Amino acid sequence: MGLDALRKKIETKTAKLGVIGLGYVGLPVAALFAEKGFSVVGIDLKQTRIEMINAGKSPIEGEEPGLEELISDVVKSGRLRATTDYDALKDADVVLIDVETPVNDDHVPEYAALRSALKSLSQVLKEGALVVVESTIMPGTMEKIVRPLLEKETGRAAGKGFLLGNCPERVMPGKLLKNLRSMSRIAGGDSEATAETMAMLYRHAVEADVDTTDWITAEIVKTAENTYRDVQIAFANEVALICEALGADVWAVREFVRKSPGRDMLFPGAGVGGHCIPKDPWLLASSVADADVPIRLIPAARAINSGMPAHVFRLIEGKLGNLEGKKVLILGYAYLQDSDDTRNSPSADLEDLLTEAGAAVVVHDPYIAGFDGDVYAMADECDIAVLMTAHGQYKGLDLAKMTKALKNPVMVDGRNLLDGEKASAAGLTLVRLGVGSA
Ligand code: SAJ
Repeated sequence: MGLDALRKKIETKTAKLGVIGLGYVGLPVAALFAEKGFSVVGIDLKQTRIEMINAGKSPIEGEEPGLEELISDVVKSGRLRATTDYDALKDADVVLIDVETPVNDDHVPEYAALRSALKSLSQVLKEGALVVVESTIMPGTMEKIVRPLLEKETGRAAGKGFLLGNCPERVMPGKLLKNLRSMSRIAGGDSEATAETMAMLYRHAVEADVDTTDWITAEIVKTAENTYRDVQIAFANEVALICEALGADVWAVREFVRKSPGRDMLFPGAGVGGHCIPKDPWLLASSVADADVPIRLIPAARAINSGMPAHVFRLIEGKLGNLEGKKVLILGYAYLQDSDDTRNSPSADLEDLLTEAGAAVVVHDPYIAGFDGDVYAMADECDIAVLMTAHGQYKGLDLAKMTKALKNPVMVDGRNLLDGEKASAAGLTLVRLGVGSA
């Protein structure tokens, strides 16, 4: 199939699409292109996930507005179907790859799922088809891993026997469909012509800019935008530690700093969790591991942010002394407010530290089954409560009831969520992260 024929199919939405990996990125992507009129085949290894999707159900956890209805509609219309069988991709004109790309404990990316998907795809990939990696990858992966593997396995050259590109996803749990529709995308192709062809496809589904470039740029942009956020959060956290030491209030400092143009200081907090921010800085830093580039800021920011649960632990120790035999209530286990997503949760890190110190830990989280009990009953006989996640529900906590339930009327606020005056009126001592005692 030549470039013009492919572009025509994309333009008229008669191109057959394949999506490999039907997780929290691939499934909304598949459903969105099906909604736009494309015929989409989704591939996943998990048969249970395939069965749910083909029954019009969403296997994605948590609240994802509009997703299950969309899946049901496009499955009913026959525009989306899921299977474990790669043979279903033999007619695909475009294949999007959305498999997991985790980093290991040494912060090195692991590409087993990506390599396996590419190998299986190579066995059926149609001549002239377009392959787009959407997963977040370390800069250099397209050139050093994806292209060579596809060329070897297909016996064809990228840009000739098939077209190849990288178009990083920008999803966020809780807003999967919204982000896919409303956030700009960057299409990095093996050539300008391929990048433009990719952009033609994404412009059917994306209401924002779709820019074209090369794939190294696309890989760097995605990892750099999340590294930027991690560094910004680390700065806010370091200022919080300084304010505590100097007896100042970082939340007041932050408001005044933001009055200076271009000083959009982010929020200090009890830690940085999730699937993107803790991982992507390491992908960016690892990309130059073999080069003579001194990487200092990125690891330092990671160390500050991943050290915040230990800082909260010290705030607790500062109030209770030896934690052996004490009981601590953690409020919030999800990494993000008003979400049930616990990936890389700072609360899990704090729980480990407390357990290691011999304390008993009780966890409350309104979004997580098993943790969503009566928070006041859970506070009973606890020596302290610690707010780790800024769930909106905690804004309405009855602080007088908390004071009554707790053995010691003390609460650590790791997210500046609670009202200091209301707390003191209720007889509750509030230890606020980033606020030093004069
Ligand atoms: N956090 C802070 N201080 C802040 C902001 C966040 O401590 O000022 C913490 C949060 O509590 C959380 C973690 O950092 O534990 C991550 O929060 P996040 O708001 O960055 O949410 P994520 O992890 O879902 O980030 C995603 C990213 N999007 C993509 O990778 C496509 C990020 O680039 C977006 O900025 C973010 O969503 C968003 O706000 O949309």
